[in-house]
Amino acid sequence: MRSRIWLLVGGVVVFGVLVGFFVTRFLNPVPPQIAATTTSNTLQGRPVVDFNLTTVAAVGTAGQGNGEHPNWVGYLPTTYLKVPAGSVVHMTIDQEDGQTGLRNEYFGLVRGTINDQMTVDGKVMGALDPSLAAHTFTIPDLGVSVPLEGVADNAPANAMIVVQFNFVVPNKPGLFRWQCFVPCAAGTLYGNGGPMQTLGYMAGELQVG
Ligand SMILES: [Cu+2]
Repeated sequence: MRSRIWLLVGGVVVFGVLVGFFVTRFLNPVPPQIAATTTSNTLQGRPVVDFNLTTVAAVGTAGQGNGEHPNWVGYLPTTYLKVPAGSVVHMTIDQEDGQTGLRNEYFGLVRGTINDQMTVDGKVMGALDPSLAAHTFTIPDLGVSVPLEGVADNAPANAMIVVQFNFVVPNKPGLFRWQCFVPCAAGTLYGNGGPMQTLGYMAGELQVG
């Protein structure tokens, strides 16, 4: 009788540990963030930090999610970004994916960056033909949105378009959701499933502070 009680207690403990593990690790994972690289530059009196991301049509097995979705579109190395409060983020995105086109043409505008500008392969631009977009880099709560030009279908393999822009982050710490607004998840309903709905691929978090 006594050993049965201990068996029951042991079973309850093991069950509790498994539930706890499920809740903390599976339902609320804490993926690795990448921190911006500090520089000695300043802009508008603020320190400049660098980020370099790459957008790819398929993240592969070395990408996010421990290789769970190698064929999903995504930003590499991750979409979990950390920057110091009050800094200017100098973002460089190596855009390797093809042209999908925007459903909402408004996102063809460059918004919320310094001078509402970006450079595309070194050329200063304030907007992009919406049909040429592969992705956007958009932080709604900061009013930042940049369309990323896709490489042409007939471009050579490994072609990429380098998009650069600067934006100011708040002086106070905070957590800001960001995402792509091109419905770029090929093979899902209206292009908005899978990687468009999953943090780490076409959506992420910018931690300020
Ligand atoms: Cu996208």
